[in-house]
Amino acid sequence: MKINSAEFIESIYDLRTLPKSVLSEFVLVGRSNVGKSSLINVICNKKKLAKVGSIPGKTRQLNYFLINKEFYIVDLPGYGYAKVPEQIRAGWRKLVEDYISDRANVNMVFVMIDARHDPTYLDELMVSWLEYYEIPYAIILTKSDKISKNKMEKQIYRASKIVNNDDLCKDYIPFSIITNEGKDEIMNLIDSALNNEFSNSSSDEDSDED
Ligand SMILES: Nc1nc2c(ncn2[C@@H]2O[C@H](COP(=O)(O)OP(=O)(O)O)[C@@H](O)[C@H]2O)c(=O)[nH]1
Ligand SMILES: [Mg+2]
Repeated sequence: MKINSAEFIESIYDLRTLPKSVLSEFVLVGRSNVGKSSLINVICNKKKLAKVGSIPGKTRQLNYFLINKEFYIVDLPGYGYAKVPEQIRAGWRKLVEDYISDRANVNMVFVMIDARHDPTYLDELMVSWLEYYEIPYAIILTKSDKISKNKMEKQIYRASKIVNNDDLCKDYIPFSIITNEGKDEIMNLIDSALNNEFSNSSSDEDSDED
């Protein structure tokens, strides 16, 4: 897939004001600082489309980016750090779970995990929500330039431990904004998802309902 246009559309603070479009949404989730904004800029070939390195845990909005006038990339608020007060964390949970569970436009979620670290409880919680609501997702292991191939193998294995439904987890993709590793894989995944290649999955038991 070639990116012909990429533009920031809006920030959403209240789910009642989500865009009324029917376009597919590809959603980025992960803790603050994992590299969500950086991934958007690399995918879109624009250095400053998304703000990199904003104050961790302070982003409370969903940011909408329109790509090729065909689909959205949605940057969800980061999980924040442990020191974030429980009240704010509860607000984050409600916002993210409400969005994930209600938004029919969500095509696929990219669960982003810093490859240097093991998945956290919040990554695990995120994956369990996605599986509960049967939303396809992929795990992106970010900052792959900072670790060896060997260590990456181990981290992919560790990430696979939080996955319970292999049909929903479409891929594990090491990614780096320095080497561009993983960029093509992510684009191909988006392409496949837009072409509905995942809609008739192997479990076709309820596809003949009438
Ligand atoms: N070495 C390296 N640094 C990265 C990579 N991706 C992001 N970073 C850095 O990590 C920091 C946080 O990135 P950002 O995109 O703002 O994370 P966000 O909070 O998830 O949106 C920034 O200083 C980035 O330059 C990567 O692939 N490799
Ligand atoms: Mg960001």
